[in-house]
Amino acid sequence: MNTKLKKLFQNGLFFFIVATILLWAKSYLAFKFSFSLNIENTFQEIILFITPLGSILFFLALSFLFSKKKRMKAFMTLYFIMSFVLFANVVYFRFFNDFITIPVLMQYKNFGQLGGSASELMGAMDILLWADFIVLLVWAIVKRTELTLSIRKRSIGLIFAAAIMALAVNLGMAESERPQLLTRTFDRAMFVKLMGVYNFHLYDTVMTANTQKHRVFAESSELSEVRNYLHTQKGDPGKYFGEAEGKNVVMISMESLQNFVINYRVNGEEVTPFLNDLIEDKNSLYFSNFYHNTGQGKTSDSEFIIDNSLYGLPRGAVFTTNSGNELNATPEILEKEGYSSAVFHGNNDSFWNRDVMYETLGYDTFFSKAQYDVTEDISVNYGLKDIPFFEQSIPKVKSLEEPYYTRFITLTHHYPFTLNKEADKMIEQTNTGDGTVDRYFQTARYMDESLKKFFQSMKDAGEYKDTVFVFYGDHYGISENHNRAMSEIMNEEIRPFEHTQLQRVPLIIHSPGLEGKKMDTIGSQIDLKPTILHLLGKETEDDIQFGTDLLAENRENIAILRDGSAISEEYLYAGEDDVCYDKATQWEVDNSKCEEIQNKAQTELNLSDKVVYGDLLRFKDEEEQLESTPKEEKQQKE
Ligand code: GP9
Ligand code: MN
Repeated sequence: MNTKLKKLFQNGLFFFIVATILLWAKSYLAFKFSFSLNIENTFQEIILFITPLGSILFFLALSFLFSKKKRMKAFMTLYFIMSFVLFANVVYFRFFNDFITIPVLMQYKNFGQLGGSASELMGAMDILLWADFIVLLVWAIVKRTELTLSIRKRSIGLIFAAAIMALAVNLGMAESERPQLLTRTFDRAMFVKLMGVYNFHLYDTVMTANTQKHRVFAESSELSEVRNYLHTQKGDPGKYFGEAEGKNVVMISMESLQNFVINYRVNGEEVTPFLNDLIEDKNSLYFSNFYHNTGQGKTSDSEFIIDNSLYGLPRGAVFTTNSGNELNATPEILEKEGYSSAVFHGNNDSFWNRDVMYETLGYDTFFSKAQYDVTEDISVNYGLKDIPFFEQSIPKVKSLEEPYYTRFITLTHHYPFTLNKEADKMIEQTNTGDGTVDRYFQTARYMDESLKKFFQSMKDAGEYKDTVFVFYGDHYGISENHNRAMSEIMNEEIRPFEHTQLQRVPLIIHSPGLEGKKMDTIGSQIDLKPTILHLLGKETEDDIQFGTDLLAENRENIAILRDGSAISEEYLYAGEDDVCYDKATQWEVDNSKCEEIQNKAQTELNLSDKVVYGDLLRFKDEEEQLESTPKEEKQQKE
C-alpha cells in the first residue's frame, strides 16, 4: 500500500466520514426498501434521503465527548446501537407493519406474538445490515495503534454544527410538508418518513418520559376529588332509558362535518340531502346544539371522548400519549353485556396509534386499510373513498356477532377536500375564491351520498331493524384561517361568537321505533357515552365520566370546549379570545356574566386532564376493593 493511502486509513477524520456515509447509505436504503412509507412526491423523496444525516452525525459525534483513549470504543458502540435500532425496526416492521415504540417494548406481549419465530423473520439479506459495521470493526482493529479519533477541536465543532444544520433543515422541510408534525404526533409512518427512524426514537423517548412523570406522581386520592366533583353533575336516565336495549350500535364518524352544512344549499342544491331527510324522519333524534370537544388529536380525540366521556388533552393526542392508560370505555362495558365490538376505517392502522389504542379501549376487531381492497382508483387523499369503504364494509358487518358496538370512520371529506373523479362531484363548488371552503361542500356532498348508500345497504342486509345509528361530526373542517370566506357563506361577520357556534357538529340518533324529535339541548361529544349507554338500558352512575345523558330531563344545558370555551342557554364564553356574549342579543357583555360557566369549564377540563395524565382510573380497582373489604370480612365471620 502506498504511504499516502496508508496515511489515509490512519486518519481519524477520514474514518469518521466513511462511517457516516456508510450508516447514512444503509439507513436510507432501509427506509426506502424495508419500510413501506408511501412516498408521495419528489420533495418527500429528498426529505427521506437527507433525513438520516443529521441524527447520524449528531449521535456519532457524541463519541468526541469521551477521552481520546476511550473514543474509538465509544464510537463503535454508538455505531452498533444505531445499527441495532435500524435492524430491530426492519425486523419488527416486517411483522407488524409499524415501528417500535417504548410503550410497545414495555407491553412485550406484542413480542409474544413473534414467538420463537423471530429468527424466521430475519432473512439472509439482513446480514447486509451488519456488513458496514463489520468492515469498520476490522478496520479499527487492524489499524488500532495508528488510528485514533483524536481530531482537531475545530473539526469536532464543525461536525456538530453540520449535524445541527442538517437536523434543522430536515425539521424545516418536514414541517412544511406536514405542519404540526411534532406537536400533533399523528402517525408513526409519517414521522419516520419525514424525520427518520432515529429521530423518531428520540421523540418517542421524550414523549414517554413526559407521560410517565405525571403518572408516577399521581395518587389515588385524586380520584376521590374527581368523584366529589362528578357528584354535583346531574343527568339521571330519562324516559329514553332502555329504549334500544339489546340493539346493535352503529356509530358513524362523519369527517370534518360541521352543522352549518345541514340544510345549506349551493346553487339551489342541498349539500346533505340524505342527512336532511334523516333528520325529518319520525325515528330520528336530531341535536342542533351539539358541539365537538376535540383538540389537536382531531378524529382520534373525538373517538376517545365518545368512548370514555373524558376530554382529550390540551396538547397532543391522547391516543398517542396515553395509550397505556387504564380506561373503562364503552366497548369494555358492553362486552360484559354480551356485545362484540369493531372499528372500520380505510386508513393505515397505525394512524393515530389506533392499532394500539383500540386494544386499550377494548375493541375486538379493527378493520383497517389492510383488510380492504384499496387501489389507486378508489382512493383519494388519506385512503379508501367513502363509497367503496362502506360497500366493502357490509360483509364485514355481517360477519360480526350480535349485538355489536361499532364505529365507522369516514375519510373522504377531509382537508384539503379534493375529489379525483368527475362522477364524485355531485354538486358545484361555492365561489368565495377560498379553495378550501369552496371544495368543502363538494366533498361533504360526496360523503352524504356514501351515507345514503350505506344506510340502504344495511337495510338490504337485514342489519337495520335491530340497530341504533349514531351519526356525528368528528370536528370542524374549516378553521378560523378561512373566516373571510366563511362570512360570505354565513352572510355574517365571523366574530369569536360565530366562530364558537361554528364548532357545532351534527348529531343524529336514529333507530326504527325510536320516538324522534328535534332537540335544542346544548351538549357535546363528551355526553355521548352516557346517552348511548342509557339508551341501551345500562346505568352509568358509578362511572367516572364528565358527560351527562343528552336525553335526561334534569341535565344542565352546557357544552365545554377544549380551548376553555363554554356555552350555556344564556351565555357563550369564547375561550381563546376571552370574551363573553349574551346569546339572546349576540352582543358582547361583561366577562363577569360568563364567570360561572368559564369556571366550570376550567374545573372540568383540569379534572379530566388529571385523570388522563395521572392514569387515575387504575386506582378504581383499589377503590372497589376498599368498598368490598367490609363485606368480605363480614362473610368470613359468618
Ligand atoms: C385519519 C383520519 C383523519 O385516519 O381519521 O384524521 P384527522 O386528521 O381528521 O384527525
Ligand atoms: Mn377527522
